[in-house]
Amino acid sequence: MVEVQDIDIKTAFGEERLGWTGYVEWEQYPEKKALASKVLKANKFTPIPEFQFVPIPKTNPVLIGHRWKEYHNVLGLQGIVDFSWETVQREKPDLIHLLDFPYNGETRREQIMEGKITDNNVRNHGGVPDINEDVFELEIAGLVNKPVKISLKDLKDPTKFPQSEVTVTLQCSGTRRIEQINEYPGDGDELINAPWGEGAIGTAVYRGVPLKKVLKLACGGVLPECEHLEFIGADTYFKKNNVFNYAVSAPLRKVRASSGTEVLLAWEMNGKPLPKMHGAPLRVVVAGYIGARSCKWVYKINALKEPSMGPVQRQEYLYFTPQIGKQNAKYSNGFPIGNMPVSSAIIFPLDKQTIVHSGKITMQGWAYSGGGNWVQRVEGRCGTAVEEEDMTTKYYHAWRLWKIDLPVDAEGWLELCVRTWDSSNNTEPTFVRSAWNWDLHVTSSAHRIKVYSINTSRPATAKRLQELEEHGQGIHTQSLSYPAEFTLEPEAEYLEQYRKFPREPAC
Ligand SMILES: Nc1nc2c(c(=O)[nH]1)N[C@H]1C(S)=C(S)[C@@H](COP(=O)(O)O)O[C@H]1N2
Ligand SMILES: [Mo]
Repeated sequence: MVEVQDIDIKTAFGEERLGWTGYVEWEQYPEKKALASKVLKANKFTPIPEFQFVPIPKTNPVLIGHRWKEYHNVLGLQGIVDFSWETVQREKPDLIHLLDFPYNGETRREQIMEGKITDNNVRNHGGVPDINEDVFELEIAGLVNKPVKISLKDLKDPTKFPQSEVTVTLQCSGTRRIEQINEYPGDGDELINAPWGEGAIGTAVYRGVPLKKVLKLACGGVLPECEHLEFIGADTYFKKNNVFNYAVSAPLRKVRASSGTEVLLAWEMNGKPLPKMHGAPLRVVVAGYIGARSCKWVYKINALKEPSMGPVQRQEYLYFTPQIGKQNAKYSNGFPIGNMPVSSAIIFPLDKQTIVHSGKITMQGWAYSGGGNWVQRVEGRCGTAVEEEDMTTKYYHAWRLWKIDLPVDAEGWLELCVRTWDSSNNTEPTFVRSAWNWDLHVTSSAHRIKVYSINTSRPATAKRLQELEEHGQGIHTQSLSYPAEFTLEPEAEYLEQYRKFPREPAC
């Protein structure tokens, strides 16, 4: 028996391949995994943050990943933590940093609406590996006719493998989770470390080769028993004192769909080399599925009979029905989430914003549906439809950005809401609770925000704004709830109105 104090951390969990910095192989070495588990069990780590009784901080980074840093640290992998944050600074400095490590960053609202293509939000479960693409190779094993190792150079050679370009929205299934957290907390194990708002989504044009073609051309096809393809990423992933490489899977029928273009091995994003944060040198892009299946830094693919046994596939990204909560949740009574359902979000105006307008409020946002469905109709507040020309181009696997001018008569607080229909006539549940689930995934209910309306097309409103301004109580200088320091109406005006329209009946 090896005692924890006898383990030489520096060598026990080191890197083994030249040019593959930050990559530790775990899946091939059960003894090494067991050793790491021993070390983890012998240590105490910072507790996970509390969200039911303590609000989420308003700092940036919002949360600090003490616990995950410590996991890496006790295994001598501090270098991965440092490199990950350096990469954030270099590639993604202006995201909303939700968690500094493992890095989770949300696209800023202005960037979301800037154009249909963004390469922004990032969701990681571990550190960022730094792999030199000249030495990188992809291994394909398991239920294939011929197991192979393919260099990136060969994979990128169009005479060897036909390439495809696909416009895809990758949405983390945790998008808009903050609405569930705020109203009804759920699993606080690790999911809640990503309290996503509306920006855990992005759309890009990915270039690569369909996995289907690689399996056929390089491996001579899969064996008849093969039903799932497992993707293993070079990052190190921790769960309940155990250590893994990130692993997920997609069904073979998904890999074969649409001539193979729904599951791509990609090295290019928006015409540029894939950033390290997004999985360079090579990532999987599974169109229409939740982001989690699109494995970054993929270095190994296994053809399997059953879905991956990796915890990300088997124990996370589960959708629990309303009959299931903390006291009865099991891995086997949640549904593994594949296709994203239809959902949408209001990006502008902001929640709790005070809006001065002259009878119309402009609302903008995104709408998306997975599974090859496209957005067919977007309704604002709920009932007024967005005009077709106010929505961006349709794609099978990407969002549509939309914009609508809503006629608004109300003064004061009102609720704005958006609801989307997709091409299969699916629509969004009405309230957060209708879609609440213990794992806090897929917050797909009609998105609602509250805004305070000030309608200057009303003469009285325009006049009051001016008076408030003169008293230094303009909307940007005083809170709404601060009482006006002056009388609201001269007595003469009041009496005139009073006598014109008496308050009581005459008889
Ligand atoms: N290897 C690896 N792949 C990964 C992850 C990860 O932590 N490790 N995170 C997944 C999750 S949960 C999401 S939502 C997407 C996010 O992709 P992006 O960072 O390019 O936006 O990557 C997925 N692929
Ligand atoms: Mo995700």
